[in-house]
Amino acid sequence: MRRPSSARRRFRIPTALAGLLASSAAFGVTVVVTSTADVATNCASTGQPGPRGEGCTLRDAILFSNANPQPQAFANLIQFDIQGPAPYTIGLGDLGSGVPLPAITTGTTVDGYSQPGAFPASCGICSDANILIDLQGDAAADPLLHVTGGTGTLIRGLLLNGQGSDQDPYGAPRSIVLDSPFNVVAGNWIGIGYTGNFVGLTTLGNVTVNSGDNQIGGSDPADHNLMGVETPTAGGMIVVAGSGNRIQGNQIGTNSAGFTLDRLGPVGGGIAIRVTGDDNFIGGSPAERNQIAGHSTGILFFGGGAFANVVEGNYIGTDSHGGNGADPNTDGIGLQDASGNLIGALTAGNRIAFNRDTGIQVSGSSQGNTICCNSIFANGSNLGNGNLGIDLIDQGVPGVTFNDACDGDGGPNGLQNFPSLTGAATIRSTTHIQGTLNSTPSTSFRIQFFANTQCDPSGFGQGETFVAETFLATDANCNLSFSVPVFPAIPGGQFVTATATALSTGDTSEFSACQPVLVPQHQQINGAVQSLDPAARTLGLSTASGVLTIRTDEDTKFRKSHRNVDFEALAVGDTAEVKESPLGDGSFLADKVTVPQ
Ligand SMILES: [Ca+2]
Ligand SMILES: [Ca+2]
Repeated sequence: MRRPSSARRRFRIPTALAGLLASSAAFGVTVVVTSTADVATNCASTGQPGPRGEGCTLRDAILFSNANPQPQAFANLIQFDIQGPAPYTIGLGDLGSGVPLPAITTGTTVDGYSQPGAFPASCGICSDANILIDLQGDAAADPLLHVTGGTGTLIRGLLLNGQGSDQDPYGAPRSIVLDSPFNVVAGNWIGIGYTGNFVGLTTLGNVTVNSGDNQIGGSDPADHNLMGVETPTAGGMIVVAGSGNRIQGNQIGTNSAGFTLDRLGPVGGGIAIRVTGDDNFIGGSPAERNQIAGHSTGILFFGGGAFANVVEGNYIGTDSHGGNGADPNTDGIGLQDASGNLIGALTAGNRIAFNRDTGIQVSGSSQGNTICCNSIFANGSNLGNGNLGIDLIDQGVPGVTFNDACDGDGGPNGLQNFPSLTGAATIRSTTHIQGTLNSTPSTSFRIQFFANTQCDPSGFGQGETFVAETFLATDANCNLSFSVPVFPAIPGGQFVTATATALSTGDTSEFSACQPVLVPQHQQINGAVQSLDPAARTLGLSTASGVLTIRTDEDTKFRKSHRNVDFEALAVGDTAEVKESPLGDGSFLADKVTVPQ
């Protein structure tokens, strides 16, 4: 079953938060947290410190904001001005009052960057924020911050950490749970140590999004969240059960510099982003890219409710520079019983590289997941696991799922057949890729081509650099063939691979086998023109070694009776001298076709 690809939601949360604080300060109430204690004082009802110098606590601030509900998003303002040596740790749960903080029930801005000395990040591919307000709690504090009402709350500039225990290493509280829509979680450090370079039993956390239209992260470096590694009991570092959320610009599973994170003790690395909802948007432009490493699965779409989600422009398995400097994921992306999702876009492919097993795994009842335009390479260092760039898991068995005649088989993504490449030759400034696809009869396909510096050890490709695509339909006998020019040319010695996507279902195949790119030498063959196909600009040339297929293109020169002519001037029966280059599939590309008489 393929879900209809729904129109993209119009997101009502502003993607740029600049100016938002200034505007929100113009209305609502403001309370300044001056104490790290976790008690309620008179400040909860007055918004002011007590007469004998009792400070306002975060608990006070939330209660005071809730008591002054506002119709506007982000309207009430909770700021921080705590004295003494930094960082300022607010102990919650059994480290504080023993009970969780009250839920936030009205549009509030919780601004950790208001603490003197704190500032947000300005580095796009790392996190150089200085965060001084640390919410630290244990299981009794779950969740550390809970938003249940209002027209939008903004949480920024906080370090949120939970404590597990040796008895239950993963029994830590969730950091933030969103149960109402239109919230923004931006510019926080979540589930990572104060210095931004380690995770351990006291630095666990996650964000759980049960509602819709929230934004986690953002395009501005100041809005990027830095996150450690997931605690398996939380289900994911970011759990998205709602619809229409944006997950953008987050750095997950690396240290603040964007490289390998130190793990202290039995700290796992389950799922970085787990999606069970629909119409969520993960990534986008380079500024909106999520960088995801260090987990068992980078992004997992799970279950029938996970449809029409879009994943664009992310780095999955790499360090924040896109290289091999992070602890990679086991699998990059998983689609399990999830249908109609889109992985990659023409101008915003994902880089899915260095993951230990599979780049993208499609399993269970998953159907109609389109995988397009990505850069998938160097996955599968765990040799012997049958690891591929894209793996449709047929009846639980990983590895290449071979094509069946006319593609009547079923399974994840319909076990869509992949193309068969028969030749790839770089001639002059263009690489010509020849091949065929056998699949569902009389059906339109999008065939994409990729250049690779290496062939996967399986012999079946990954897809390092997306270079071209073509749209063609199979005939009634299930076949189509193609000869596709790629400009600029792919250097000789590289390898070409391809995928096929059925336009009617959205199902994308695994990668084809690798085809080496040849750089052939010119030759000359003589013969008689036996047939002409003006539409394809090919001719059949009868020679001593049989009838050869001669292809021509816009660079081919034609001379007949000592005059320059066009293809159309050729005639069956002409005796021709053809200067050509072999394309590798038994056909030839002509530089020049000369008919002396
Ligand atoms: Ca397979
Ligand atoms: Ca098949």
